[in-house]
Amino acid sequence: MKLENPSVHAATLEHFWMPFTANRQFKAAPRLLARAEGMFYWTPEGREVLDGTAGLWCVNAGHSRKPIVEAVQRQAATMDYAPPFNMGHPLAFEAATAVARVAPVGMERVFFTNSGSESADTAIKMAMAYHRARGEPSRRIIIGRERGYHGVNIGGTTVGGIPGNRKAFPAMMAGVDHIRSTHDLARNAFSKGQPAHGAEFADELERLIAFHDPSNIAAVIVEPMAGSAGVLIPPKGYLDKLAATCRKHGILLIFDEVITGFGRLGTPFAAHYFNITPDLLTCAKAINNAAIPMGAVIAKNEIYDTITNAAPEGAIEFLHGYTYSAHPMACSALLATQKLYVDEQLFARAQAMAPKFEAALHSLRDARHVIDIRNLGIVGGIELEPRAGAVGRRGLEAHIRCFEAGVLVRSTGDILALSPPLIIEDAHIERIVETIRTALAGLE
Ligand code: PXG
Repeated sequence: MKLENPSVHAATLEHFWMPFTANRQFKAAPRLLARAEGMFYWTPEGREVLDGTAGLWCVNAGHSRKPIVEAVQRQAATMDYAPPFNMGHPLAFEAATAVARVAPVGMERVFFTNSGSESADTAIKMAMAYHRARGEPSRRIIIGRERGYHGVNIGGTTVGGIPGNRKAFPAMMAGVDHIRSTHDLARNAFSKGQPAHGAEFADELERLIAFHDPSNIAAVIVEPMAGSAGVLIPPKGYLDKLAATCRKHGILLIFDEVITGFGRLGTPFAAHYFNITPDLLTCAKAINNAAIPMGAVIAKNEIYDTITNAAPEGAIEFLHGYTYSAHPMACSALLATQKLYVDEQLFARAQAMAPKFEAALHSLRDARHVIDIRNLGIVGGIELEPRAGAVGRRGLEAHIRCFEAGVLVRSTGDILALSPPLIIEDAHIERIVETIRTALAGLE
């Protein structure tokens, strides 16, 4: 056999099957990024692009930060890899301690994964393992929410609530149900912060619990603030109701904080922001400023203790883990990132900038096509009126126009999502907002 594939010639865009991308359209008119620093990207041609999305909700401390770069370089040269099963390396324990230090009180056990998707599926397995360890193995149903996003693995896809993401993969995991989403444009359009209406959407959980019977339900999983589906902010009182209902029926509450984790709302986690302690909390992305793939599930101590103590002495207690759980380079990036968050007080900075961000964003209320603006912490969503017969086109075109004008914003359907790095300054906010205003004015 010829070793080199004869049908593969010069470098081209064709070989990379791009994730969540309109491959044909993209490859016809690629948008490439080649370098990044602080608040900015640069294209291969050297054109500057202001990052309004922190990459993909993940580079909270800004790009290519020196302490993180140096920590990873040092670790790469010291020890590239160490096996995580029945073996350990010091950085893994230090990294877990660093995460526990910012986690809600009583949630101090940290399981490392490599992504938000893996964190979601890990949390689902933990919930089932916990009930089994407690002697209630029938508790296996997981309840998600419409428009929820929990990544792309089998558990996360099934509990997720974005119809397009599920359509081609029905019934992958048995025993899943969904409560309705909290989106309610008619009552809540242009709310600043948490909308006033919709706490009662949580009441549907009681109906589903009665329908399935509590003895069959393991957990409820929600994003405290839904990001991917277009920045859906929980109405006032809604999450408290969900949490109370879960507690009443012995059902675990899983917060998916892949986006809200590590300062996005001005607090370490949304759990702190909303003053609700879930049972399991999934995170990834900003855990190490996205420098190396990494995620984690943070568990209540009681969950770790219950699962661990149910196994015979000497036995592996939780039969789950990844080759790259607590990868040394990911841990080195984590430690440097968490130190940077503290040294630069970035969570407090996000809190301080949030009112300015809110005011600037809502100044787009009269911009062309805008039918809603919503915000929380350093997150913004701008919903556009869909073009008749072409849902999502206007959002995508706005994203492309902004990119061409030097600002990166995310579009999800006809909603523009903003989540800039927490080092953002006033002038950056102004540039993002004015670029969007101009882009929308020129859009059909
Ligand atoms: N949960 C949540 C809440 C997320 O936002 C994941 C899980 C999955 O993480 P990984 O690391 O496996 O991708 C995410 C990821 C968007 C967008 O358009 C957001 C994500 C992924 C892709 C697109 O906002 N978040």
